[in-house]
Amino acid sequence: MEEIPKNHPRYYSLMTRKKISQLMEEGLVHETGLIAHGRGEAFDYLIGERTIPPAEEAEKVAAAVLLCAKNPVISVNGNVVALVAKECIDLAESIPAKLEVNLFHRTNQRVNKLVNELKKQGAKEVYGVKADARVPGLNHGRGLCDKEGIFSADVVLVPLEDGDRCQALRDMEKAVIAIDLNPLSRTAKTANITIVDNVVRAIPNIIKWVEKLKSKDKETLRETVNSWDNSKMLKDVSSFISKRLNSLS
Ligand code: PTJ
Repeated sequence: MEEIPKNHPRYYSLMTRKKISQLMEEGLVHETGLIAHGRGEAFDYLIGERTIPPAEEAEKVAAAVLLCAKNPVISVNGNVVALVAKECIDLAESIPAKLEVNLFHRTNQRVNKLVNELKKQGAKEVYGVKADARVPGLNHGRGLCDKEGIFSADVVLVPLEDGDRCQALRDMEKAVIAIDLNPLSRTAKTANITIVDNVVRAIPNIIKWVEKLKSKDKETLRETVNSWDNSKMLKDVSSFISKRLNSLS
């Protein structure tokens, strides 16, 4: 693969593409993961490729929810491992939370490759291999989960979700935190807390908030959580994007 010059104005974006396509060649990322990434890039462009204020607030509330949880689980797929494996491991350690691999395009080979990659980068335990349970009503690969992981979780963080699992997890009365650059997606509308930000910024920001909020008592954290209005935040994001587009055109 040819080198990308460091002074290229879109160096970071091109390097990210290179990384994700390399991991596709190695069989960790599914080929449609590249399409999902492209859609994400387009929405990221609309928000200015930075964390906008409603996302920062959602990241803070997400940290509070995770700190109040009894059995929080971070669900990861191919794209997430390609982009933020180390950051997810650090987040899981600081909460603490479990890490679980759940794949839409599930094969045992891909699950094992992703678990091995997470372990290589420092994860002590990764759920998702046993797949001894199923999210009710989800007949595709991402419905498979571990009894001790997602199945019994009270809070699930789902970066880069594919849509219907979010509703199914809510039907199981779990709290769902989604990271999705598309504020119009079904996932964005269904999650309890939607973070409209790129995972590469969102996960480090949640870590930052976990560290800041760790010392607070549960009562204070619950107040932060209870004051959250996800629909209002989604309206704020849409209004941010339309104002930005008007100012640019
Ligand atoms: O690894 P697998 O087999 O589980 O497959 C994973 C993919 C990504 C292929 C699967 O989950 C999928 O098809 O996802 P979708 O339905 O394309 O949804 C991906 C959503 O994530 C879209 O709304 C994108 O805008 C958003 N997205 C893409 N990249 C990012 C992102 N959101 C945040 N950060 C990103 N980097």
